[in-house]
Amino acid sequence: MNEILERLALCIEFGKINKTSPYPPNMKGQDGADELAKLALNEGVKPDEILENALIPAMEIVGGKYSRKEIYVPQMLMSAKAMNSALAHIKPFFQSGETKRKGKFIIGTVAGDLHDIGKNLVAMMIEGGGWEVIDLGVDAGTDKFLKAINEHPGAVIGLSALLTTTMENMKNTVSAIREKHADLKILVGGAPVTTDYCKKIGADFYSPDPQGAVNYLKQLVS
Ligand code: B1M
Repeated sequence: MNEILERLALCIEFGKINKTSPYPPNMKGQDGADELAKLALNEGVKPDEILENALIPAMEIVGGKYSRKEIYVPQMLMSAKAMNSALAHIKPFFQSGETKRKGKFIIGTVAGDLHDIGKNLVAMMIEGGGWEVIDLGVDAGTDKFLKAINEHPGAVIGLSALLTTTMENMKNTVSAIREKHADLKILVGGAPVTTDYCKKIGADFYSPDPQGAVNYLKQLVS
């Protein structure tokens, strides 16, 4: 692999955002994801290659470590921040249509629920996996989901809930989406959600963590 991409992948894996970022201490003073993504583009590396050969594999490593509890939320957030700083250089190419995304993914935390840390991690990992993410934020009611679905036909839908009380709203939103868009794929997650609950409310897939969500989307387009 190109040496710049190898270094970029390490920055994502260990959460090195840019040169001035003090984290992680053993990479202090070195170029970060920001500088290296810019350098790779300047050296003529294609945005697709940066995504496919550095960002995605590095985020897969991060997701795997998180699933195995080898790292925790703070490290994952630093990796996600580093990834975002690299993505900022690549995004214009996706937006201009020069580089194709794998698909669209609409995600939101369900009505009445203000927890967004887990939802943001899932959104960032999926974006790092090459998907365009439409983030509806927190307290996203059924109408908000239906409006986004009309604006982005064919998108995969993701709902997050952290409260046992708002799981009921997850069920209502899934039912309303199913009524109008029987063919859409719906992914659910959040601490109180389970595979049984996913089946019960008629969603397609439950993932306990971001990497499972990325893998699910990956197999939808493979
Ligand atoms: Co709240 N809160 N909270 N809270 N809060 C919990 C969830 C709670 C378990 C704490 C407790 O009592 N032990 C409890 C829920 C109890 C229950 O329902 N059974 C609770 C409560 C009760 C409340 C309030 C009602 C408290 C009050 O006001 N009396 C209130 C509700 C507000 C509301 O939403 N309407 C409230 C408020 C808050 C804060 C605003 C203070 C803050 C949220 C800040 C924010 O998100 N911006 C907060 C926090 C931080 C927590 C805890 C401490 C941490 C949640 C978190 O971010 N975890 C939480 C206790 C705990 O979990 N230890 C708690 C880290 C995050 C990475 O994990 O979100 O599970 P998580 O996401 C995971 C997976 O679930 C999965 O991937 C993520 C990464 O692994 N995942 C998905 C998540 N969404 C997914 C979607 C997918 C796939 C996977 O596909 C679409």
